[in-house]
Amino acid sequence: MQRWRACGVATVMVVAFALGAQTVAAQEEVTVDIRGFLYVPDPVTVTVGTTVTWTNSDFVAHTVTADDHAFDSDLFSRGETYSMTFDAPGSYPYFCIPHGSPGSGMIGVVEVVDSEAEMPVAVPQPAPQPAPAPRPASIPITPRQQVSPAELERNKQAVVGFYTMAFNDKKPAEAVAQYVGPRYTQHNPLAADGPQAFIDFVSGFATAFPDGGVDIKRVIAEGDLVVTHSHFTLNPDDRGSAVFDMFRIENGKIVEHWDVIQPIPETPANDNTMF
Ligand SMILES: [Cu+2]
Repeated sequence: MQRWRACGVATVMVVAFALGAQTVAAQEEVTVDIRGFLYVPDPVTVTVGTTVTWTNSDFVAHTVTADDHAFDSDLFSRGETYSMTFDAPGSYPYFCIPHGSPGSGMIGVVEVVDSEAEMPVAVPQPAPQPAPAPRPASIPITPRQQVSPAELERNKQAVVGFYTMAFNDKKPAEAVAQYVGPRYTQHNPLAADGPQAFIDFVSGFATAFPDGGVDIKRVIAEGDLVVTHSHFTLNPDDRGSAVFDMFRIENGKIVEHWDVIQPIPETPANDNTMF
């Protein structure tokens, strides 16, 4: 039975491609990514019998919980997945317990239809073809503003105070009030822009990982920039991640952030640690 069904789907897909038809072939598996406190894509429309698999790509744990609690993943962490097979047509709204509630906050919906004919038509978008940027002849070294040693030291203390209060003392709102300026320009592609998004993100982190935190190993400052090299862990047993954060300081307040995050592997190729 299963074999025949699989063959039928394969045939449909081949025919669809051969005719150049813009129909969406029936899929037996659909994936949804969870990143930046969003379910991507959303909504998803699938046919009856489809298994939807959610993968958590965020630094914090999330849930996939039906509004009526007909299904519930429980908290699952970065890199983990949750799957649910939808056997009846209908609309299945869901939310994340720490970061949403039915209809608001972090929410999504799975629409389950009887047949492919009811699937929304996918219109292929032509891929944009940006002109390749000319490679610079030399590495641009922007002269940064002259800052006194005392001010560099104050900037470093502000950054260390900010991250320690937010991630270790679990007081992100207080940390933002004390250390962040009128804006917080965010360059981490998984995080939304602005001070409130930072507060929401760290609040979620603190709820999901009460024993998680940051151990700042070294701090470098030049001009209006401060860079930290840190060990982030989710709990005492977590190997954690090695993180470079860079902040820009304006009038003594943090106004901009970049970061690079590398999970610490189980079997490193050297014994030097990542710090
Ligand atoms: Cu969540």
